[in-house]
Amino acid sequence: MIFKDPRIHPSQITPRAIVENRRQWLKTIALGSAAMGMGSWLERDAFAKTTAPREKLPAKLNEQYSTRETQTSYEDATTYNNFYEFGMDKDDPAKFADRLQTRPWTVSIEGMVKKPVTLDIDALLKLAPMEERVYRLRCVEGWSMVIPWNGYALSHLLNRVEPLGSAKYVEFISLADPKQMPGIKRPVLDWPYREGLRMDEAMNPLTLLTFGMYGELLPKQNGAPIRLIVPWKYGFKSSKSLVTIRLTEKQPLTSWSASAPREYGFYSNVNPAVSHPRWSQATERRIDGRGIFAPKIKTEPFNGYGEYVAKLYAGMDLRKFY
Ligand SMILES: Nc1nc2c(c(=O)[nH]1)N[C@H]1C(S)=C(S)[C@@H](COP(=O)(O)O)O[C@H]1N2
Ligand SMILES: [Mo]
Repeated sequence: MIFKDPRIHPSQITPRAIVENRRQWLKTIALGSAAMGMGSWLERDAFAKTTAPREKLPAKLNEQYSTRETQTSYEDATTYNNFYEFGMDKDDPAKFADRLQTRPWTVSIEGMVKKPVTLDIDALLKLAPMEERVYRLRCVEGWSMVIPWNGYALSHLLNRVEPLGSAKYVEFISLADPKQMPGIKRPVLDWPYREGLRMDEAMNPLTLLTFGMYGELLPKQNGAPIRLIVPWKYGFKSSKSLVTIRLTEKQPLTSWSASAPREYGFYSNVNPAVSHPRWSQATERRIDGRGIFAPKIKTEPFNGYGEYVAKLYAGMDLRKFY
């Protein structure tokens, strides 16, 4: 429920007003990022939903890594999405992702490792204790959410395949199946969606191999059955619906860098001091239920996770390595 403005008594709110307010809020967000050139996502259907059944995923809260900030509602987190394989509008993933077949599902972990393996999703779910981590995730478009994610540190999986000393990077490849993903027909990105991290970033305990959110298995529009969450980087580094994890010697070419190298670098650490070439990254709108009254808040370096990750970039010029 997005409308929670305390200045307005609930009796004043008709369902219609709620819908209008919701549309206004989404327009406000959209206008803030109008420079993205995505006019079409102004007209988001407020009630888009998938019909997929919801399944519990028990997890233990990790207090150290969890923020206590107000959480984004389940409804907003599952209807306002970026998942271009299903279309470019914010409501397309919620509308079309039920076509995605998330079982059976395997992930291949390969490349510069001693023990390459292809693991079934059920084996992956059991590989390490499931944690809940309430993370901020900030999109490069200028909005952010606070979501309780369920997963475990990616390092558990990487250690299991025994990386070779020559492995310097990890490449993450998402499913690209035009039969299940209508957005693939459009050449908006170079499919499959490819992302990457430096080995030490991938091994950092904050990097979460993610299977669920809000105590349930991931909804398809949020990247079921397995995705990455890298909370100190812009949201596009948090790849959805992964099928391959490949350790490499050379820095992998990412889909976003390939499409617009000046706009999206390999590192993409959240950095209020470095503007995107077409808009500032100094502030963001938090999607936390305050609707159009949500003030812009200041964006923190490394999205507020500097105490855990700033050391990874000691001595690097983060303007050059954006
Ligand atoms: N495969 C894939 N992963 C993706 C994307 C995508 O289009 N395809 N979009 C990214 C972007 S831009 C963001 S902001 C986050 C959004 O995650 P959410 O919809 O779960 O909030 O997913 C990221 N992961
Ligand atoms: Mo994003």
